[in-house]
Amino acid sequence: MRRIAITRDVSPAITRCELTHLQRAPIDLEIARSQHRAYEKELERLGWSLLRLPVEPDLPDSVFVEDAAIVLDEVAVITRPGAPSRRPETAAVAEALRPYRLLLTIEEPGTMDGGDVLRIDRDLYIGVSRRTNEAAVEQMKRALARFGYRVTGIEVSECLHLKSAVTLVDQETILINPRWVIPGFFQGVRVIETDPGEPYAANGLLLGRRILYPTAFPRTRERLTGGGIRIVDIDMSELAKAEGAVTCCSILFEG
Ligand code: CIR
Repeated sequence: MRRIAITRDVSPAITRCELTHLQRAPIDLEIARSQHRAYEKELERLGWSLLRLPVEPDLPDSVFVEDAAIVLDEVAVITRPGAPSRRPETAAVAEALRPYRLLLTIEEPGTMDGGDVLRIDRDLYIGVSRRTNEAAVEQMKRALARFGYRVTGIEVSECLHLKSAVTLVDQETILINPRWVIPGFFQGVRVIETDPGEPYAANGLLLGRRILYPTAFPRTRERLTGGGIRIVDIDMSELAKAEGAVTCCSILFEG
């Protein structure tokens, strides 16, 4: 079994990316690509084999592969992204996953972005957001019950995805922006809250016993290290202009 990370290089069309909460700001493709390359190198350094998909010149948000699939130990679910411009992104991700997992798919009228799915052990919390609807949550419940997953929908209105508001930072700790999602919703976990001045700081990528974490949030970083969380720093400032964070640039699984 290898630890595999699916990634895809930044599209030259990223300047036309979807934006929901941010104003459009110029994105420098070269800087975005070098930050993305640094992200891939950190994954490799920490023991992940890269499965790099070919660049998609006409799909602006295709670097954010997380939104195209949820990979569990037993099965993978290919999503139906909420933004129509992003639906063609799933085809290449499905082909990449086919050798490793049985594939299920979210069907119309369901829509779901992977960024809305937070897995904590056998619990899957799914943000019901602008991108993910109740129909998709119902499909996930029906499809995954036989594998022993509990699926719970949670309203997300103040931010793009559930994982903009909360991520797992070690096996028993969540990092959460309590203004966007109620911490009490998650039972049996330790909670670290983001600094009130850093609303976008709740997204960290758990890689074994440490997290890859953006350099943009020094005050939340202090809270994390104070709570014993080990951090690998990464500058993702250019991709952040496209409303991307650290979880969205990879799909991680063993295969
Ligand atoms: C979008 O709006 O779909 C992209 N510009 C950003 C997606 C980021 N994905 C994620 O956080 N999982």
